[in-house]
Amino acid sequence: MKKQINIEGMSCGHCVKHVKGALAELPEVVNIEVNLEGKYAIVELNAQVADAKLKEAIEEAGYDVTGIKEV
Ligand SMILES: [Cu+2]
Repeated sequence: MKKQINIEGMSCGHCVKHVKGALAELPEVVNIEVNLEGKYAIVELNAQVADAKLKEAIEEAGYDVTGIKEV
């Protein structure tokens, strides 16, 4: 399953790495693609993860989540 996470606050490649690192800490996340210009991340999951958990990981890294949907 894949989810798209819309993220506000990323401005450069460093931010992209920071977001990827935060998401990679979740064991259910097996792949992460971040689109800086599109302001979103696509995460591939091998098990169900609550949207709140994904949101929390990104917010702890210092970015805002404006929406999460399955894709
Ligand atoms: Cu940055």
